[in-house]
Parts: sequence; structure tokens; C-alpha cells
Amino acid sequence: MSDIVPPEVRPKPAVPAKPPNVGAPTGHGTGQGHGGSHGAGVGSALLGYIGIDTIIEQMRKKTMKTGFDFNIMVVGNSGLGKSTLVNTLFKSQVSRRSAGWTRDEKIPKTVEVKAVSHVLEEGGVKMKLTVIDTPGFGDQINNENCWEPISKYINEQYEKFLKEEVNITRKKRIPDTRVHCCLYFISPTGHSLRQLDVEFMKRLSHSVNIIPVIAKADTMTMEERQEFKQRVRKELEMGGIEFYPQKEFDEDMEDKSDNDKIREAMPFAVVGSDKEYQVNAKRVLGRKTAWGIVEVENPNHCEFAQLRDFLIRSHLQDLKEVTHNIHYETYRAKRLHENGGLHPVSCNDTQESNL
Ligand SMILES: Nc1nc2c(ncn2[C@@H]2O[C@H](COP(=O)(O)OP(=O)(O)OP(=O)(O)O)[C@@H](O)[C@H]2O)c(=O)[nH]1
Ligand SMILES: [Mg+2]
Repeated sequence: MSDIVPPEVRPKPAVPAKPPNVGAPTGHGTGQGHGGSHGAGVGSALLGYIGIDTIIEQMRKKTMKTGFDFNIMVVGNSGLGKSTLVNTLFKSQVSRRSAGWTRDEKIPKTVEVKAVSHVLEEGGVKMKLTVIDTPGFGDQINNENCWEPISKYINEQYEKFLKEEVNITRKKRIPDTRVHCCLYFISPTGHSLRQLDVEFMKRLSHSVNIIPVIAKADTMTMEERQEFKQRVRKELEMGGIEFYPQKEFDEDMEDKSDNDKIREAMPFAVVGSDKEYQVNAKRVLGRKTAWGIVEVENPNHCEFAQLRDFLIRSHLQDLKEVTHNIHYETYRAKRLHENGGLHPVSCNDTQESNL
């Protein structure tokens, strides 16, 4: 069942438009703010404040109550700093570091897929974070089909969701185990992408949001890093690899311009650490070397902060929406089509929010 979703069956993006000015302060009572009557001439001037904008607050309260799921997968050779980076991203020990394991324990004979969940809470919002690790990827003598168990896992989660969705008595909230984001770790060789990198991203980019990152960026000089980034970008383009945020899913000009900036800066060259050091009277996450401290969150040192802002602070909801509306929808359409075109009895098009 691997590679079940061929690129040609991808539907047109159906990502719902983001509400304008979400989170921006609203001018209560003015009745003529910029939210009122722009658009395709369908808005009408309001004579007074109605309270439409309170939907944002209502959504916020709901999210606070229910929390949300976020499932992140890490793929890349052993020792590239995958666990460390995820721990750095979420400022907690959400992924077990393998340092200290014996060699035999460390490298599995085949690629394994292991999911571990944690509940993180910040500002009253609960996130059920599942980190999906893929030990053994790229570590075999023959790595020919090592993307297969990963593709299988991704599709199995879509299948699980589909089965729940078509049940006659559906759960109010379908547990979401679908992979929202796959961080792909590129080895900081300074040369070029390996055959395996290209193969993996090519095969999987149509069923999951892939975000390539350059691992252990502190092992390269600034010049080497820039050159390597450029080369990788070129190779990704030449290989026709679509990474997240995919150009074809930009919703409007604003989205395109924001995402273009991100795409031009990718793949982010990152450094991870779960150790804190004192720098200028501040505690910072960093890596201590004989010639100084590499500060993980300092944009002059590496691009970790850019990755974190993009992944968590600006695009987390979009990653979930693209997973649901594009990748899962493609899988679902294909499966229902295989089913002789028969829609399961209770299937209706109302999508449940994952929030
Ligand atoms: N120089 C450098 N070392 C790092 C970085 N991130 C992690 N390390 C170190 O690299 C080693 C491996 O880190 P892990 O996070 O366990 O790597 P991993 O990819 O999860 O390894 P596996 O679980 O074995 O696949 C540890 O000694 C880390 O301290 C980094 O950004 N730069
Ligand atoms: Mg690890």
C-alpha cells in the first residue's frame, strides 16, 4: 500500500481562507473598520456593532477547552540531531536522545516507526504532541526501499481516520494521528543531496508536508552554509521536489509573498541543544565549544529561530489544514474511488475540526 497517492490525482487546494486580521486588535463599535465591506462587492455597511468579530474569541475558548493534536515526524540518518532538535523546538524532553546507547541497540536492522505522545500546555492551551521517530532510516548497507515503512505508516494513519469518518456512529472528535509535518534532516556534508534524500522527498512529498532542514549547521562555516543551501535548493528544484509550503497551495497574494520569503530561505540551517548557558546575563540554549557558545536562538548563529517561528508560530494551523484538505483528501478520494466509486453510507462532507 506504499506510495498509494500518485501526484496526478491531487485535487485543487481546498484550504479554507484564513480569517483576515486574526489576532489583530479590533475596533469595537466603529462599524466601519477594514473588516466591514471590502471584498468582491458583497459586503454592506453596518449601522452599528453586531459582534461578528467575537467568533475569534469563541474559537479561542473552544480551542482552550479541547486542545489540539500536532504530529511531527523526523527522518534522517542516525546522529544528525533529530531528537535534540525536536526537544529544542518544544523546550522539553519530547524525544529520547539516543546518545549513550550501545551500537547494537542504536541501529535497527530495518527502518522502524515509533510514535511517542506528550501533552504540552502553554497559556492555558493544551497541545497533544506526537513525535514520530524513524530509527534505522538511511543506516543500512542497502537503503533502497527504506522510505517504504514510513510511507506505509503515513497512509495507515489516513486509513484510520477514514475508517472513523465513515463509521455510522462517528466520534464527535476523530483522534488525529495523521502526520502533519515531516522534518527531513539533510546531512551537513557541504557537497550535495544524496540519492536517498532525493528519493525519499520525491516519493513522500505528495502524501505529507515535508520540511527539509540542514542538520548540525554549526559544523559548517557561514560561507559553506550559504553555498550548500543554494546547491540544495537548486537540486530540490531540479528534482521537482515540492516541499512545504507548496507553491500551488498559496491562497492569495499575501500568502504567496509571505511563503516566497520562507521558500527562498529554506532549507533552514539549524543547530539544536537542550543545554542552557549564561550569555550576557541571560540563560540561552546553546552548544559550548572551545571558541565560544553557539546560541541556538540567535539568528546570527543559525536559522533555528526562523524554523521555530515558521513551524510553530505562523504555520502550525496551516500544516494541519494542508494535511487534512490536501493530503488526506487525496488519499480519501483515491480509496473511495477504488471502492467502486461507492461512498460509504454515513459519509458526509462535513469535516470535523481537528481542534
Ligand atoms: N554539532 C552539533 N551536534 C549536535 C547537534 N544536535 C545534536 N547534536 C549532537 O549529536 C549527537 C546525536 O544527537 P541526537 O539528537 O541523538 O541525534 P538523532 O538524529 O536523534 O540520532 P538517532 O536517534 O540515533 O537517529 C548528540 O551527541 C548531540 O548532542 C547540532 O546541531 N550540532
Ligand atoms: Mg533520535
